[in-house]
Amino acid sequence: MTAQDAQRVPMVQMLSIEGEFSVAPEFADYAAYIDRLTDADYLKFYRDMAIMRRFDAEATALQRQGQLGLWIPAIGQEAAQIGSGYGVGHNDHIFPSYREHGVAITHGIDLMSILKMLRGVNHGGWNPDETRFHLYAIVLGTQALHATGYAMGVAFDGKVGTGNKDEDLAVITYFGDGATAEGDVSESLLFAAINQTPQVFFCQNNQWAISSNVARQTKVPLYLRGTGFGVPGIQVDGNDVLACYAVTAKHMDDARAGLGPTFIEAMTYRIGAHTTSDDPTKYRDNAEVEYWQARDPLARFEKFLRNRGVEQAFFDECDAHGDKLAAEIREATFALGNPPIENMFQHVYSQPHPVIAEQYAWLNDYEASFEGEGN
Ligand SMILES: Cc1ncc(C[n+]2csc(CCOP(=O)(O)OP(=O)(O)O)c2C)c(N)n1
Ligand SMILES: [Mg+2]
Repeated sequence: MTAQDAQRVPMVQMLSIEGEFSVAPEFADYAAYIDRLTDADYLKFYRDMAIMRRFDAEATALQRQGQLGLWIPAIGQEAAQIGSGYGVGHNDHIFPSYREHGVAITHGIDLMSILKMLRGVNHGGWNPDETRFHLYAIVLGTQALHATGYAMGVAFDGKVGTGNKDEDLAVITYFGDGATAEGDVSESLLFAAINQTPQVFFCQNNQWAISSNVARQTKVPLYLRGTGFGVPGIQVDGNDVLACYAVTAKHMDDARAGLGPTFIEAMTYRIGAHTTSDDPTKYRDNAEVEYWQARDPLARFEKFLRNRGVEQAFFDECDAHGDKLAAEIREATFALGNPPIENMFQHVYSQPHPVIAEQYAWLNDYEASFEGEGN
């Protein structure tokens, strides 16, 4: 056994690949969160994972038909996102990266606003003050700094550990395995530890940062990344929706109660491409994809539900619901048309900016040069 192996604790897992439920005794604190779930919660988890997957497939098709500039698939990460999303409390704030469509679903974000962003017709479009789900961050790791800053503010405002359920709040930030190699994430961990912020760092280790394997980002398991800064970590099976829910809910509760930050590493896999601009067959083996397909989060939870007596009619209803949503977003996307070009330049800065004004003028002239050519 290497020193590195010796540091490992078992990963929190509750559902086997066959959908059988069991929890190791050392994880009893997490199991207590599952005891509180109702049958309706279980069905909600499955329904939202199915919606997330259907939404993803439709958005990919829309991009291929030229309706979106880009799509960022999250197939395979449904359990990590729906489970953790439902572990977030009613006052808490979420700082996502750019792949958290499932977390968005758990917080009622209008899915069209995500599609509009990827069509380039808005900069996000939802209001973080109302949804507590902040805008997507494309610059890797920046959202960890925003989250830590926000969490420090929460602590300065005294909204931690008072026991007032309508006042206390915690913050969660999402990022990938690759983003852990950014200085911003390390700086966030240090500030979080020093200030004992009410915060969870949720790392979806989907094994790849575009074409760089996780082995190129770290020599230690990522859940240990925070320990040197003073942020304890835990690893969870990211394809197990119940484990992701329980671990997130417990550490968000702890953070809200004033027990400080935690780093959660969710072990999962990006089944699809990094984005629709990427071809993963160039850098990874099919055998690896097949290994993870056998650990599919939806198939696993479906087995669990069927073992509990959930009938086919429920799964048919989920399929029908997904198809209806897909048809609606397809129609709405085609109806978007092209916005006025000035939209692209608005909201970049809060005040007029000479470089933006220059770019806008250039584009206007360029577009005008086509006039009369039948375009
Ligand atoms: C600061 C910065 N550097 C590089 C990029 C380009 N980039 C976009 S996504 C990505 C890989 C990120 O991988 P990971 O953090 O594992 O997240 P995942 O995409 O797998 O969800 C890179 C390098 C960027 N967006 N921001
Ligand atoms: Mg990754």
